[in-house]
Amino acid sequence: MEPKLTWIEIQDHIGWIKINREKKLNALNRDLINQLHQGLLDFQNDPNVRVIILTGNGDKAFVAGADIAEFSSYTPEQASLLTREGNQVLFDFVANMEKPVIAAINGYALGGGLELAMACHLRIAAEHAKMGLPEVSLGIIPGYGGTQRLPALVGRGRAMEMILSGDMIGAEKAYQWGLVNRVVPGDQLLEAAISMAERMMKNAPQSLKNAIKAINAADGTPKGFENEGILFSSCFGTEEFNEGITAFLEKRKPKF
Ligand code: DAK
Repeated sequence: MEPKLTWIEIQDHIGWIKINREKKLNALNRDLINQLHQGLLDFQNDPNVRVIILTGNGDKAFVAGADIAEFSSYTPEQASLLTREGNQVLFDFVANMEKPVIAAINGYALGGGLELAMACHLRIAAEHAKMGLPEVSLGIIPGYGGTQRLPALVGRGRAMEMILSGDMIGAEKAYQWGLVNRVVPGDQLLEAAISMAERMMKNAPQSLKNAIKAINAADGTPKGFENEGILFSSCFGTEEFNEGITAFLEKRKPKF
């Protein structure tokens, strides 16, 4: 395994993961995917971590895609196995994390890099960031959830345009289209991510976990509503529920 492709630290209940492969524009190879998985898993299990911020080292790239040199020789069988594995250990794993994961997009987020950002629960982009799914220019299509998550965020028409053209869009358009939650000047990106994390950290952790689960299951069918009902009811009678309600009635801030 290549050493230290990620920089991991906990500060004030925020779990930081910085992708540290700057010379290759933080392109995702298998070692990096596995190291990201391990970092996320550790944060999932650490009660001291309340929110996670994922970003890339440097100001050029969040992640410029899957490592093209690495996947260039895959057969259809290998690709099928690796797409399942990649989704399991990283892309779906991020989406199903029980704590909010914020992508701080510090530059290019392309291909697998944009798919990773889209798997996160929230996205903040630096003004200079560029996003796109250029897979069709390489003779493939997005393989880590891009054809599913992009239309859910921006709508089918815009997703078709982005995926079929393979063109990049800038941060401002990404914001207008709903692909990112905020755009800020590059030197304020991490600060903005911290302040978004703080707005979530004041809330009940179990509620955040159940809300993420319910939103992830939203498919507009009765099943989604039924699922919300189950997760909603399971909040009642918990310690956090008692604290939240009592604090309101006592006119004080809750302590979760
Ligand atoms: N993979 C590997 N190396 C990359 C890379 C990538 N995606 N992106 C950049 N690099 C490397 C460059 O090769 C270069 O390395 P050296 O030559 O210095 O050794 C270094 O990073 C700096 O890049 P550039 O010299 O190109 O920098 P520029 O400023 O000129 O250009 C750029 C920046 C972002 C426009 C350009 O680097 C670029 O077009 N990069 C490629 C973008 C891209 O097409 N990304 C891949 C999208 S396809 C799969 C599942 C999913 C996927 C694949 C397989 N399976 C499960 C099998 C996903 C595929 C994708 O993500």
